[in-house]
Amino acid sequence: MNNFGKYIVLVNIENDTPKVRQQFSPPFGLLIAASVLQRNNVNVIVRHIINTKESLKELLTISKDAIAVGFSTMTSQNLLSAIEASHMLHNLGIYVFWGGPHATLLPEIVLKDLSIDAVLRGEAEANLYEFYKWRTGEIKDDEVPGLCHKGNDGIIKIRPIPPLVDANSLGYHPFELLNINKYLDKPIPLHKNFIPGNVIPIMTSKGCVKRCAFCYNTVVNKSKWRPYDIERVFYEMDYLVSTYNITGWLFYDDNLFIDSERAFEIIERYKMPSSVEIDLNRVTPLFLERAKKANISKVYIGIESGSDSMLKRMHKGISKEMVREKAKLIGEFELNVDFSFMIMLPHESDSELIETFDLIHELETYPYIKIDGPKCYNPYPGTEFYLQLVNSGWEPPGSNEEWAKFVRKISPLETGLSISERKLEILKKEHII
Ligand code: B12
Ligand code: SF4
Repeated sequence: MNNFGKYIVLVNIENDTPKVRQQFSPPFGLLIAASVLQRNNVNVIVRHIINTKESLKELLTISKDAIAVGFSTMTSQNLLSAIEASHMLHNLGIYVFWGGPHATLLPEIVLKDLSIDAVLRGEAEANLYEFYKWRTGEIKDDEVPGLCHKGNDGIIKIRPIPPLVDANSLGYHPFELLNINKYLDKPIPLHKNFIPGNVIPIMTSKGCVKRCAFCYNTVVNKSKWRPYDIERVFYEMDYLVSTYNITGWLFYDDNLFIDSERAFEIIERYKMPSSVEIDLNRVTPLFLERAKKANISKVYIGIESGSDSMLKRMHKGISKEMVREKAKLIGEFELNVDFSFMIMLPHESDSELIETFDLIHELETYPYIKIDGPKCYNPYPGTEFYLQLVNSGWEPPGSNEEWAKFVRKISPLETGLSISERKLEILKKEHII
C-alpha cells in the first residue's frame, strides 16, 4: 500500500514519434486539472509521457493504489497510446477516466471502449474535485457535473457539458510538477520563422469570443474569453525565467489580444522574443509598432481560406484583400508571420479550393511569411461545420481508433468525404495526395 494516502494520477500520453519528441509541449490542461486537486488538498501525481515500455511500466507502478487514473485527451493519433495505457490499467482493476477536448466532445464514443470507466466532460475546475468526492464515497454520482459512466442500472448516462466556471475559479499551472527542460522549443531544420533561445509555450487566457464555424471554441468555451489572474500569470512566468532561464515565449492563447492592454502588460514586462496568435482584424500600424517595441518577433494568424465566399461562411470576418493588405503591413514592420490554411471544408467548391492554393502560392513568395498547412479540415461535434457535414451525408467515425486518424495531416482520402474528380486533380497537382 502506498503511504501517500488517497491519490489520483493524471496522465497525458503521446505516441513515440520523431514529431512528438521534436515538439513536446507543456500539457496545460493536465496541469490545470492537477491544480484543482492541489488546491483542495487532494494528492495528485502528474505524468506527461511518451509511450514506451519503460514509461508504461512506471505508470503502472504509480497507479496501483490510485483512486483513479485520468487521461487528458485531444482528438489525435495520441488517442491510440491513451487507449493502450487505459486497457493496461483497467485490466488490472484500476479505475480509468478520460477528460479533455476529445472526451468532452465525444463521450458516447469514448465509453464504447469498456476499458474506460468514465468521462468527465468540460473544465476540470467544474468537476474534478467532485469526482474525487464521489470516488471516495462522499457524494453521489449525480452530484458530479458532466460525469458520464455506466450507472448501477447498467445504463450509460451521458451528462451535458457543465457551464463554464467564473474567471476567478479558473485553475493555474503548477509547473513545478514537471521537468520543464523537456519543453524548451527545439530548432527544426529549415523551419522558417523559428525563434532561437530557451523558448517555451505559455498560456495566459482561455477561449475566444469569435464564432468561426469550424472551431471547437464555439462548443467548449461557448465563445467566451476568460483571462487567468494576472498576478498568477506573472508568478508562473517569473518561475520559468528564474528556474529555467527562459529567453522567449510562444503564447498559445487562442486570442490573447481580446484585452489588448493586458496582453501588452504581460509581453512588455518580459520584452523577450515572442510569438503570438492574433486575429487579422487586430493587425494595425499601431499594434505592429507596439509589438515591435515589445520584442514580438512572430505573429501567427489563422486565415484558413483564400476564398471570400468561404471566409464568409466560416464567419472569419476577414477577406482576401485584407489578407494581402495586412501581410504587406507586417512586412513593413519587419515582423515574421505564420499564416494557417485549411482545405476540404464542408461544401468547398472546386474554385474555392483553387482560390486557397492561389493565395497560398502568392503569400509564400514573401521571405517573412511561413504557410502553416494547408491542413485538412477536422470536424468537431457541435460546431456549425460539423452539423453541415453530417447533414450532407458524411458518416462520422464510430470509435476512438477511427477518430484518432483525424489530425491536421490526415489525407483527404481518409476522411470519408466524397471528393469530385476535379478536386482529386487539384489535390494531386498540389501534392496533397
Ligand atoms: C497546446 C496545444 C497543443 C500542443 C500539445 C500540448 C500537450 N502536450 O498536450 C501541441 C502543439 C503539441 C498540439 C498538438 C496538437 N493539437 Co493542439 N492545442 C493546443 C492548444 C493551443 C492548447 C491546449 C491547452 O492546453 N489548452 C488549455 C487547457 C486549460 O484547456 P484544455 O486542454 O481544454 O483543458 C481543460 C479541459 O479540457 C479539462 N481537461 C483537460 N485534460 C483533462 C484531463 C482530465 C482527467 C480531466 C478531468 C479534465 C481535463 O480541464 C482543463 C482545464 O479547464 C489547444 C487550443 C486551446 N486553446 O485549448 C489546441 C487543441 C487542444 N489541439 C488540437 C489538436 C487537434 C491538435 C493536434 C491533433 C493537431 C495536429 N497536429 O493534427 C495535435 C495533437 C497532439 C496531441 N498532444 O495529442 C485541438 C483539439 C480538438 C479536439 N477535438 O480534441 C485544439 C482544441 C485546437 C483546435 N482549435 O482545434 N496542441
Ligand atoms: S478566431 Fe481562432 S480561436 Fe477564435 S473562434 Fe475563430 S478559429 Fe477559434
